[in-house]
Amino acid sequence: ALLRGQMDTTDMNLPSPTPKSSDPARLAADIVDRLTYRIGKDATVATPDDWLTAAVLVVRDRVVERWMESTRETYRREGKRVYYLSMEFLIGRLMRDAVTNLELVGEMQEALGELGVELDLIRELEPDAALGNGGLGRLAACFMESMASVDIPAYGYGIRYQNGMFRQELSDGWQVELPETWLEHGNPWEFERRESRYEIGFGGHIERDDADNCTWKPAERFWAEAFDTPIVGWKAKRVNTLRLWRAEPIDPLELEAFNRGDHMGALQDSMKAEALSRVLYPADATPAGQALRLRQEFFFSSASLQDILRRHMAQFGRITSLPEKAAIQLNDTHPAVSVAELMRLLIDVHNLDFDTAWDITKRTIAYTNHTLLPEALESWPVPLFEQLLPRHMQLIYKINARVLREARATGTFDDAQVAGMSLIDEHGERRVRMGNLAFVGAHSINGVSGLHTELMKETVFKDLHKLYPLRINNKTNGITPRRWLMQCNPGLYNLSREVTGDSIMSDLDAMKALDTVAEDAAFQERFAAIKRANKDRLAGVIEKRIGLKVDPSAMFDIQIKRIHEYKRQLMNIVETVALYDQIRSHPERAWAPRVKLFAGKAASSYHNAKLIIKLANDVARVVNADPATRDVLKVAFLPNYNVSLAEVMVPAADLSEQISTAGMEASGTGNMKFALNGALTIGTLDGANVEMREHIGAENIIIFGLTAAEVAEKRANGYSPEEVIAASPELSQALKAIESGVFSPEDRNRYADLVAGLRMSDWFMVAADFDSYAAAQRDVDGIWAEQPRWQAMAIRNAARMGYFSSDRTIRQYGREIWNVIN
Ligand code: 4GP
Repeated sequence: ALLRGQMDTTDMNLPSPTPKSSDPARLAADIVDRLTYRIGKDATVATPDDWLTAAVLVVRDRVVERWMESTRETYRREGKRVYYLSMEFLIGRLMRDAVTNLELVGEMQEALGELGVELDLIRELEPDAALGNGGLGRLAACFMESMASVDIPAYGYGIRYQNGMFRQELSDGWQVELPETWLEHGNPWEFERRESRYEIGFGGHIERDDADNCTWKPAERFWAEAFDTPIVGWKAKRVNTLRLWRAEPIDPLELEAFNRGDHMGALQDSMKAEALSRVLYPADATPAGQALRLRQEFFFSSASLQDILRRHMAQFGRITSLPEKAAIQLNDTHPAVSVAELMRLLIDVHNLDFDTAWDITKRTIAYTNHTLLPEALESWPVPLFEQLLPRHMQLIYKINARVLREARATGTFDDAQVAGMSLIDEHGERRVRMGNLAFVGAHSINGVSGLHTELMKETVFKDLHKLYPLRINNKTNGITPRRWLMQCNPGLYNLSREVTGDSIMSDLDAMKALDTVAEDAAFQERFAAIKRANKDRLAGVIEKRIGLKVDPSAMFDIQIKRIHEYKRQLMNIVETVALYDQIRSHPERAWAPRVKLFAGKAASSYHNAKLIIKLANDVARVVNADPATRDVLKVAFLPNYNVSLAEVMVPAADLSEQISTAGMEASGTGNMKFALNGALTIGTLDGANVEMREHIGAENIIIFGLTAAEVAEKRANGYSPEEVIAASPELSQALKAIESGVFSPEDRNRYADLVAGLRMSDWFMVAADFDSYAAAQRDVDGIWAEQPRWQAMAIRNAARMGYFSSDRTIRQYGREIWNVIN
């Protein structure tokens, strides 16, 4: 035969590919080889980008060997695979990740050095793969790396957006959004799989045969084509696949229309296809409210499920064993339509009856919830859903009937409760509730921190939890220590290993050993010197990006994350204004010198968030120009926050701001990155801060403010921010200054509405928490003044973050949800 089946090559005598050497001289020769034969350039004319591409290709070859071994081994073991469906993967750069996990850093440095190229320089040219908005997308990236590191066979499935997260520029302090073009120079990491493509339909109608079997006849059809990126685990133990889909037209050109002279019309399908995988919705925790968004969600869900079922049938040949061989994790509700699509594929394509299909679906699918914000609970108007996905709508009605029957049968729910559990929201315009669909179609629903999981049970899923009490469980988030310690902070990593031994990257708990040297003066000195070097580097970046000089011996106080009212950057800025005021009034006091740093993007339609960015910049302008506070206070907003910038800011932080309104931040993961890198946290009892306090010890973290229960109580019983403001002279002063235009003399009313919002309703409890926050900041100053104490606390933070490794999180998923580890 000309072609053989995929897996029966074992008995053939194929020549094997030459194993790739990691000897630096060999690596150097290979790099020149790629430059010559793949890129077609001579070394004398190669640009830095060419060198980067050549180097990536050489690293990729080493990855591919392990990748194929991993895949073969999974087939051999006939084991279960994990499928992580996520609309977002916020990966960042891959070069350093791959090189460190292959343990080739020294070798690559030497090889490139021989060619007169610096690894550190070309690495900086790699664009960030920014296929995500914030925490949810970055978590998916950490999970991909951890699944490979703890040896779980897994595929990530998502969309290959041509334009990822927008690039943020500042124009006179205002956020400006520009398209991001990460694919401009191609993407040497990925493999295009032209043969792996699936048909994706929209619209149309349903045909029913005599036996009542339904077939969906979509009106529009596209291809989903696969692009694979290998994801290397620690020490290359395993390499997994991130498979991203690009939409392609089935008929790239309607020749008939073109020949008629309708040139644009002839390209219509191409344009519609392109739109599907064109751009990441820049909405963090807010519904995009667009038909295109629902189309994107179905596009990648359907392609992924078709691929999963194809692989399953090819290897196991029996659809009913799916739950034993595949675990599908839905990353939030974005892929929730998968519940209906899997039902459709099982019933209409694989000819199962509804009950069997429903059983298989529930045993295969699990769902993670990442936020309780009401505006983030996705729902789609029924008419839109029906028009785009008529067969799915039909199945959703059928699922709904069954769930509501089960609810009524218990006899414990009243009509209002049953209506709350329904997959259809009947208030006003009828809508499909994607959270409820994900919940009923999953055997496991998990929150991302202990507090968040409890709140899920008490609020959004209260009644569904009563109906299915065994489904909700907690999996506290984590971060990969490879990227967020070893790679971003090699100084601290190397110093730690002198005390902890070499195991910390596979066992972050071993960082505990640092506790024994927390009070050791000599160790503290070396620990502080590393922090200082990281701060020097960040100071350089600040000067380069915004032209501001900052003193690296000052406390670096950092808040970096998406800009959102619940994250309370505004409270931080107001406190900065109050501090500024205090310093001016009492210049004689020994103020702890601070550099207040902010970075983060605002959703393009989020007016207040954008105004908060402008306020940070307005305050910075005034404060930084004031000779009276010059030596003790500087404020900066760094534009275009992304993974790469985080990798520079996190290791340089002294103080980490985790100050969300209690009950609103599901977990946070930036909080974990900072603490692991030896920053102290000032924060509320929210999200994973609660568990961080347990692990780090209450004496090593600065906690302030209302608890989640107190926030709920205040909201329920009415709260008067005006009274609180009147009782706090510092807050009153600061708000007056902001609303009267002290920081915006050219537009004195700029912040009037923003401040009026605090005075009138203050949903996010900025005023309620202000005094407690300001007092906590003065406690921070006190600790800073006692450097040995500060250093001891910082070391204990780094020492005690072992629990927050994403390896631990992934092992819990593996044991308790996916059943892939014992
Ligand atoms: C985020 C949550 O806001 C954050 O607390 C959490 O740490 C992260 O998910 C990962 O679980 N949610 C989003 C989102 O990014 O878009 O909903």
